[in-house]
Parts: sequence; C-alpha cells; structure tokens
Amino acid sequence: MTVPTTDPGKISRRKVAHGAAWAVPAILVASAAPAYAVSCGTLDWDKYSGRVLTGDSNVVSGSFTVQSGVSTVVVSIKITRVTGKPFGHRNGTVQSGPQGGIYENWLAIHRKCSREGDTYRVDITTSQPVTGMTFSVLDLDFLDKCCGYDDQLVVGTPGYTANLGSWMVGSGTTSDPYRTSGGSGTTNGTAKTSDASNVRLKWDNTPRSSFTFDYVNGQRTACCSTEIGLSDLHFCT
Ligand SMILES: [Ca+2]
Ligand SMILES: [Ca+2]
Repeated sequence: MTVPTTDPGKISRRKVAHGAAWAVPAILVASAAPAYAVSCGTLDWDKYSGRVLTGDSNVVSGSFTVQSGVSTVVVSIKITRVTGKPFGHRNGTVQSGPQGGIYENWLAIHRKCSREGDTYRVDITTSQPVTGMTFSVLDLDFLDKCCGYDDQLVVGTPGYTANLGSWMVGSGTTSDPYRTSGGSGTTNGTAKTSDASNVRLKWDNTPRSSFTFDYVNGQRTACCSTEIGLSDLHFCT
C-alpha cells in the first residue's frame, strides 16, 4: 500500500471540490436525458401481404405506420417510373422469401420490360426525422442471356455506409452504380437463397426524413421481366 505523503485533510477538501464541480452538469444531463432517449422501430413486411403500393402506370405509393417508442412514424414509399417500360405486375406487392437470402416477406420492385438505362426511382419519406435508417436492396443481379437484365443501384441520399454482398462492386453513384460483378450471378442471375447480390444501406445519426435510390437497368439488350426487393426498414427516433 502507498502511504500518502500529502496532508489527508487537503486531499479530502480537493476531492469534495472536484466532486461538487461535476455534480451540477451530472444533474443537468440526467434531467435532460429523456429528451434524447433513442427509440427504434421497424417497418416489417411480414405484417403485410399482397398489393401495398397503388397508383397508375407512372407512380405507385403507399403509407405504413411504424411505432418507434412513443413516436408513431408514418413511412411513405413511392416508386416513380422515370424512364422505360411500365411497371411489372409484382411492382409494389409484398412477396414471401426467400429473396436475396432473406426468408421473410419483402417488397417487390418489378419491371415488365427494360432497356439500358431505364430507371425507377424509389422515394422513402418519414413523417418526422429519423436516424440510422437501415434496409437492404435485394437481388441486384445480372442475367447474361438474350432476355437478360443488369440490376443496378444508385443511392441519391448521402450520409450512408453500404455493406456489399460478396458479388457486388461499385460505389452507388450514377457513373459507378452498385452492381453484380462476380460468381455465377454475372451470367445466370443470383439464386434467391443467396445474399451475394444484396446491398445493405445504413444512414448515420443525422436526422433525416427523406431517402432516395434509383433502380437502373444497365444492360443494352434486355427486354424482359426483372426485379429487385426492399427488405424491412429499421430506424430510430
Ligand atoms: Ca420481416
Ligand atoms: Ca434481380
């Protein structure tokens, strides 16, 4: 044991003063804590089935109520046909897994026909700002056949990090979209039981109420049905 060489009385007074100096901010933080408490919620597609987005041949949309702690957040999802052929019949419907290796329900984003550069835009908005928005875009695969496709993803809302499936490349920009470039997915498509052609997006803790991505077909000769999926959405308030 080390024996103090300083007068114990002085140490005691300094400790008290130190403790008192910290006592005030500690009380302030404690009283303010409830305002900063983080609650989280999930838009869980397992609670839905069938057609959940409705509209016309150019735009379909729908709204979903999610409980995040004491906050009730309305999540609105809109798919806009920017260029290209009309929506496929599964567009805006909830489908059951597996898709992209996920054995849960998911939202289908489906093209009837598609040619190079054809673009659908997906807008996700929330009725109040949320943090840490997280979801996966499923099955961004490639089929190198006469009726092929090349599913690509361009992310329009900055502030995210991406976790790429093992066959994915790119940086999510228009010039370098996320796309499959590996495995059998480059020629035969990716199996529904595989997550190799998924991209998981997670935004940071800056409050946001709008998230946008484009679903682009990168292949020149494609003219057939092609599809990606949207997973459950997780976020905090
Ligand atoms: Ca789910
Ligand atoms: Ca696909």
